[in-house]
Amino acid sequence: MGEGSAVQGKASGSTISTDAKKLSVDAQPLSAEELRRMDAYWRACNYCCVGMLYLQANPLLREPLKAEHIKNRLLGHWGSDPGQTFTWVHLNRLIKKYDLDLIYLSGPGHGAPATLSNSYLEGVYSEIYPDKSQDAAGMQKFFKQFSFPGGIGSHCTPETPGSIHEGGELGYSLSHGFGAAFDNPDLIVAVVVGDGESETGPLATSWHSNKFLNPVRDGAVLPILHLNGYKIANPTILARIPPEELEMLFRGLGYTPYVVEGDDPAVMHQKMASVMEHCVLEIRAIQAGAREAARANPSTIPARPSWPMIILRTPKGWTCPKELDGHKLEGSWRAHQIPITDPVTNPAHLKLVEQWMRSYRPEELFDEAGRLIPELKAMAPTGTSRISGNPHANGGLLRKPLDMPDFREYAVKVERPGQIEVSSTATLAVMLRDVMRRNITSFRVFGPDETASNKLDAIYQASPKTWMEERKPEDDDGGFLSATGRVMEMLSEHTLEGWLEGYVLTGRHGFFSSYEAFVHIIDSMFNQHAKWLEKSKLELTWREPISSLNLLITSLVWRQDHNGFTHQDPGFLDVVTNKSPEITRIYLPPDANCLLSVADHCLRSTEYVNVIVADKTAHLQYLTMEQAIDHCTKGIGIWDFASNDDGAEPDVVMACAGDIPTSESLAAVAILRERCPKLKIRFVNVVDLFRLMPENEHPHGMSDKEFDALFTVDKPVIFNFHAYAFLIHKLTYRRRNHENIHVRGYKEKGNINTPLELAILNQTDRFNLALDVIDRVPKLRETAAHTREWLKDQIVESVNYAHENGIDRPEITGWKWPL
Ligand SMILES: Cc1ncc(C[n+]2csc(CCOP(=O)(O)OP(=O)(O)O)c2C)c(N)n1
Ligand SMILES: [Mg+2]
Repeated sequence: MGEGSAVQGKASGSTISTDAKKLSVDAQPLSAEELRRMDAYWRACNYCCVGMLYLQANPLLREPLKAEHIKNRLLGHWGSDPGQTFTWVHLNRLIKKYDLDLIYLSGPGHGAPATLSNSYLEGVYSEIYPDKSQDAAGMQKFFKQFSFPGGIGSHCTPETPGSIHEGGELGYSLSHGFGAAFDNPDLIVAVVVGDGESETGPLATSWHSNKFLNPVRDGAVLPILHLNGYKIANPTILARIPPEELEMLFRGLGYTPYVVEGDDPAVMHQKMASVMEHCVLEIRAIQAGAREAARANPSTIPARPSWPMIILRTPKGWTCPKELDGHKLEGSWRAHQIPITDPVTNPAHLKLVEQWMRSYRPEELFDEAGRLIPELKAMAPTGTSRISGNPHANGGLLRKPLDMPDFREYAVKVERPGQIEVSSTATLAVMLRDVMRRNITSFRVFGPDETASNKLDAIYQASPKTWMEERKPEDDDGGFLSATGRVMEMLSEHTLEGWLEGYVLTGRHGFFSSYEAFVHIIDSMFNQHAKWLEKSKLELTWREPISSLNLLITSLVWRQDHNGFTHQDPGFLDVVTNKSPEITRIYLPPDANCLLSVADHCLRSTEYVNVIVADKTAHLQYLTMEQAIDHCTKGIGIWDFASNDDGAEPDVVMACAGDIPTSESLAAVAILRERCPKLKIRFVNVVDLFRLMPENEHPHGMSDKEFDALFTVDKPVIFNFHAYAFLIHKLTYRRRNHENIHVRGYKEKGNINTPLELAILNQTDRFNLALDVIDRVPKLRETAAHTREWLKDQIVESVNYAHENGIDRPEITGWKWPL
């Protein structure tokens, strides 16, 4: 690995005491004038937030507030906003002072008004959406469209400039942030983490991302825990545990926490300015120290620094009315959404909203035309230094296509179909190794402790696994751990998926592999990313295309016979087919050459989620590389070597999708062709699952003519499918021959079985498939009675053999395509 033993000491770079309270109370970094302006800018942000929540007219309160100025339906969230705007204003100061390259992720993305108001005030919003101009008319539109039919959503949706994190589904902010920071050495990613969000599983585990961030080659993440005390209707755990425990928690997680606590804006600005500046300087010192040491001695192993983080303890809904009808409002969960819900019907409450908005003194903040006054405008950074205009948050602007090797060079030599067994994923691994070598700073591979198990370990030849923690001597014996490694492995599918999304959203490329059963853990993250992609791709021309999210699903259900029932779940494909056809792709390559062709296509593509299903164990190989390319280009096709319908109409169509189902279907065909030689069989293999859909419902869909030509209009189709059978019905229900399509798939039958026994339990095995054909082809019903009996005997004998010997019969395990 070329790393020496020199270990750099814990980098700190801190010249100020790490006693957070002392730090924040004593230091007064802002002059009176700076403080005044920062507070004014913050008031402008907060004013815009409240305006977005309430107003459809009279945006600058140039006339007394009336009911008709208020939106008829009040939707959105206030509670999170003021703490987030406060954070942003302070980040702006440091971006300007230190020329930082910085993006901002809003964990509680329901606090979008904070992000939107800042984007509007720094001018980016109007540049992208010119009708939301920086004047009274534009402000009125900007306010009205928020969380309004025909307008924008109430979270940090793709429409939000500067956002790569929607934050609607809580839990992924920190992993997205770290993903953005990897291989971006000059970037600082400020991540506001909700204290409620912190209670989610994904967020809780993502704090460990710091163990994978190398200060020499990666950027920095500055987590800001937004301890506003409440969620929707409850206090948060972290706000109520003793402060010492809170501090110890974060120290235990490897951070240096700094507390900024209070509610008096004047005091809080000084505290935040002081703490945040200290954090930024500490980040820079850590980086400078680590980078200098690496330059002086490239074999230095950088120690994991104790990165700074901020605990921002402020009242939820800070600066809104203290009480409403005798109930505490500011500093309580009641401030979470719309603090005052009935100003249209309750004049006293209307007055209260007006007083609240006027408390920000808009007349001091905006000029006659409704523009932010120049002295405040000058507070924001300019150009691409503006957080909402930072190109990292529109990653397609920075994306460069991968430098790809020729995938044909990794081909398995196939002389005759179905004679040799090879692991498809191990074949792919060699290609991925070379993709990584050619793109070492812009391509990462992610896997939850399974890269080797999934037979992708050849990748370690290009780069070992990132590991910033202690290494023991035995780790160097096949452990492939290194602080300079770029293969990402942590046993958290959530964190990995978050990293990958963050990495890809900021313009880079990645590849995720997972055991099939456990990819369900990220169902919801897939859903959210798919929604993000759909909006970005179809509606937002200003968002440049980012690389596709590539998911390899392996360790498949049909080879989880040894792990048992819990490891058998091919249902992720069902989840994927719920999402937009414009951005979803599912591939089931039947052999290694097809997998290479599919993977090459996926790695080059943009704006999709590509799901590839391929088993890791050795399987028969069928197609030469040229045939594989042809087959994968078509996505579905007749395999002539297995068919004997000779261009005529077949008696039955044997269809299949998935590597293992393909083998069983072929074995069934071999049995039938030997025992029922007059039977005309057509063999159809599906690689690209969405080819089955109608052409008007999916861009890859087939026309009815094509479908009928392949599947006939009235002959039985015995479809052996990798996953749950119903999915094939869902995709084909409108086809003319649908009533004759009989699908076999996983039926939740499994335990510790042999592979054949598992297939038998689910009737996806060769014998049951052949039985299906006999039962459904009219002319076989009478003539194939002996074969029928033989098949049934085979099933009984196979199961008995498995139960006696613990393995399948040699004629099954050693089966080859015989014709
Ligand atoms: C995973 C998930 N579960 C539940 C919700 C519903 N929800 C929206 S906001 C919220 C409370 C969030 O509290 P916190 O993170 O503290 O944010 P803030 O106080 O800044 O509003 C909840 C539970 C969600 N958005 N995501
Ligand atoms: Mg909260």
